[in-house]
Amino acid sequence: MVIGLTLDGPPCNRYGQDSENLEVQVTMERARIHVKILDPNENAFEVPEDLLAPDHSFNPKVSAESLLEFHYESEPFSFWIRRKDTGETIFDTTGIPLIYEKEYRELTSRLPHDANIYGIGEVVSNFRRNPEYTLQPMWARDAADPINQNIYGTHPFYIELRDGKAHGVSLLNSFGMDVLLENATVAYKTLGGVLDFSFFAGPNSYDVIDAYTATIGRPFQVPYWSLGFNQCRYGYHDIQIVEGVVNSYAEAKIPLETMWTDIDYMDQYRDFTTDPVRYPTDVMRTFIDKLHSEGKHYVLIIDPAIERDENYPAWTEGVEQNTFIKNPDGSIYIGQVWPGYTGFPDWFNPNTTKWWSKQISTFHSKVPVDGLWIDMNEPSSFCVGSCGTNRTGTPPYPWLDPDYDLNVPQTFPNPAYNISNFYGNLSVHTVSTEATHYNGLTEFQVHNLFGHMEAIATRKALLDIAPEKRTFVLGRSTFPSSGHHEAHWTGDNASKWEYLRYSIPGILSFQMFGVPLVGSDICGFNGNTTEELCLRWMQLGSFYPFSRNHNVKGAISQEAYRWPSVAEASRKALNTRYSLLPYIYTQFQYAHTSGLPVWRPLPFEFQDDPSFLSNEEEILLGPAILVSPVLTENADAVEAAFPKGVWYNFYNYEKVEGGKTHLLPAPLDGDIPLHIRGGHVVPIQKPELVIADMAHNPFKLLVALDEREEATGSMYFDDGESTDVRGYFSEVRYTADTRGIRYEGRFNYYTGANLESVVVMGLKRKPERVTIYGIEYGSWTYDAAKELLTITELELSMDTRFEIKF
Ligand SMILES: *[C@@H]1O[C@H](CO)[C@@H](O)[C@H](O)[C@H]1NC(C)=O
Ligand SMILES: *[C@@H]1O[C@H](CO)[C@@H](O)[C@H](O)[C@H]1NC(C)=O
Ligand SMILES: *[C@@H]1O[C@H](CO)[C@@H](O)[C@H](O)[C@H]1NC(C)=O
Ligand SMILES: *[C@@H]1O[C@H](CO)[C@@H](O)[C@H](O)[C@H]1NC(C)=O
Ligand SMILES: *[C@@H]1O[C@H](CO)[C@@H](O)[C@H](O)[C@H]1NC(C)=O
Ligand SMILES: *[C@@H]1O[C@H](CO)[C@@H](O)[C@H](O)[C@H]1NC(C)=O
Ligand SMILES: CC(=O)N[C@H]1CO[C@H](CO)[C@@H](O)[C@@H]1O
Repeated sequence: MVIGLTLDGPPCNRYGQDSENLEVQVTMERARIHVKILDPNENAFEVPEDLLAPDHSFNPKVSAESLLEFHYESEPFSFWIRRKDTGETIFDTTGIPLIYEKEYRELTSRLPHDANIYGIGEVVSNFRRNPEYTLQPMWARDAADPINQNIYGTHPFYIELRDGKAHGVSLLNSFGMDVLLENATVAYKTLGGVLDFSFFAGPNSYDVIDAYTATIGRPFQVPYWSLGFNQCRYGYHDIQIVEGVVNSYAEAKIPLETMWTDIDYMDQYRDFTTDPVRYPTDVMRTFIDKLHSEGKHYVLIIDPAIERDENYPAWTEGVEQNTFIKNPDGSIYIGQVWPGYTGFPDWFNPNTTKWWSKQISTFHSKVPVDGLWIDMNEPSSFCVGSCGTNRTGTPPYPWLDPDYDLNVPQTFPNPAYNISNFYGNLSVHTVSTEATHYNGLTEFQVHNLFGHMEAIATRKALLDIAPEKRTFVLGRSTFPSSGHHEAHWTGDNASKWEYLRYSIPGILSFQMFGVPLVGSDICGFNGNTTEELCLRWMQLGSFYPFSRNHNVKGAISQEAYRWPSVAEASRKALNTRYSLLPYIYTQFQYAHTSGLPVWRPLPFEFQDDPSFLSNEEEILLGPAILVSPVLTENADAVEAAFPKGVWYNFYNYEKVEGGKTHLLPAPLDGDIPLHIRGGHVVPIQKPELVIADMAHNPFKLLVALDEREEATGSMYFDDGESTDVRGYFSEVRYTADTRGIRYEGRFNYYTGANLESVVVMGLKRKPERVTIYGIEYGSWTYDAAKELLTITELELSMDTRFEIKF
């Protein structure tokens, strides 16, 4: 349906010339209503289709058309979206004027009072956004995790829960914008582009995320090794120190899968180089070979900015191939990042991806890293706009030299409406809005796409090197669809208790944005951590989807082995994580195929229960493991709300009644409280210090029966690294009840692992006998007080179906 609109009355020209005519295009597409409002006489920049990766095979259980209705009124224009089943209006612009001007577009919908809105990021804030007042600017910004401001990424997407039903609203638009929740409305104010809205019906939160990620792109399929523990820091002076850290982890018997190095390794902070003295290439190569021989991995940082230097191939080849962002006069735009004066890749030029790929593959042939970490890609630059095209020499860092003049006289064509970018001027600490890209695009239009486009190019470069291998890219500035290419961390947080708490909403919101492999810097990035904070952070961080300890140069060391208490807590928590890896990997597979979150927000998982609408102190890891971390200092217990149903202590299998709050002991030398949800079967595997050593290790099944004495579970496995597993994968299902356990499904990947034991929790009567393949089996015990059946000394292959009866 196309609705033609003409300007209602005389123009108000609030922030520029009003459009005379608009077109509203409404389409029903599988699981969304797609509403695009545009000026047909204007050639507004739209997010190019090839920056998204829609899942064309997506076939929703229920189409949007059968759940939602689009209604409108033409004079004055307004539209509203209704749920067919309940008649509830979920989006409603009636009575609030639509404004469409040259550099300003505003659309507002009514919301219920005290609406339950989640998302709209990237931000450090609560998971449930404050409906009284939330002002969220979208302008990619390098800022060290200030609270309730705009930071690195752009995600104008929210899920609303209303009377137990979820729906989602996304705006696809790369321009700077403000999203404002106030007085029972949500307002979008953008500096241009097209008002490209999608409405997702739910009514289950995960159906919303499924449909949203089908539209923007599914999360990439993770390499199994990326689920291990990661150690990094800024300030590892030389490769010997890095080796020392790896050795210390091994001596402390704390799992370490992947070692990282920050910009310290570079020669004068230049990408694709290594410092000849502190990080000589041949020594690095030997180090990496050794890591690989031990089943470990290595990841290095790169930044997008390339130093302007006639003797630096990344620069000279980029100049030759025209790969840098320009000034309006056609000269190369110059900013400042770690190496000094730099150019910035123009990802819109078709030459740039090839040039980037070549730099990476040349470097990789000398330093064969397993993945790349792309930082500073808002893009960050230390001047206000251009540093001056012809400025020479090596500039100081502005914060070290108060006399250094950041401001070079230049014009900034500022829009009449100021979005609430917390740096004020849009060109502060980034590339000037008037810098130009290929095809005459300006930074003003495409600023928010820079990090996303770097992720696409970087992943492609890794695939050019090894097309058969899954890639690992960790990125800072993201946009809708970034999760198709990369993982994310929540940036430069501080070593403070409040940031331990904020890590949870940060990670939960990225589950909604289709970036499930996400974590926060464990023990905190900026400032000095403390023993107790680091211990609690290692306990929770061991269950982050992406688990990495990282901190800043100059702060005290905070590797997990630095304090005996933290080392012990880390061993316990990481061993538990590793034992759960087959289960966690399965959750990542579901995320890849249907967007299903790996960390499940309690407000979403229990969306019928209003008491969980604001719970962001606990998380469900997958469907079955409730994590209840300590988030405060000097605590030795956690008050944890349990959703309805039966729950069991993960460590001693004791039953915990759901639907109430329990005070759980959590001494510093104990385990982080974890509970298994009744109704679920969780496979665990004997852990090791590196994942590769676990491959054939025995499994144990934790069978947690619900009130009806039933439980189910599933597991996916494959080789964990191939881009195309060619059908060599297994997908199996567990079903358990009072009569036994069945394990069946598709077996097409050989693990060589056995099932060794089974624990059935909540079995109310003692079995008369246990049989396997009809033969009576003797190694079992039953504890009537704990309602626990334990079967041991099994040797059942995990690579074929089996049935245990009792
Ligand atoms: C919200 O209400 C307050 C108080 O009535 C008013 O000052 C403010 O302008 C309103 N904001 C919006 C966006 O309408
Ligand atoms: C790509 O690079 C070549 C030189 O290698 C240059 O001739 C050509 O103009 C560049 N293309 C674009 C689109 O900038
Ligand atoms: C930079 O130097 C070149 C060559 O001297 C000159 O043509 C150009 O105008 C200068 N650009 C600026 C912005 O000063
Ligand atoms: C935008 O910000 C600039 C500089 O801070 C200021 O001069 C201008 O008045 C602001 N415009 C509006 C509409 O608030
Ligand atoms: C932005 O910064 C530039 C350079 O400092 C200055 O000339 C300009 O007035 C600023 N614009 C606004 C709107 O603050
Ligand atoms: C961190 O601790 C070190 C060593 O005690 C000290 O030199 C440094 O100033 C501290 N940093 C902060 C931000 O407190
Ligand atoms: C709220 C808060 O403490 N934010 C801090 C995050 O870390 C940066 C860098 O240390 C600080 O500048 C912020 O104040």
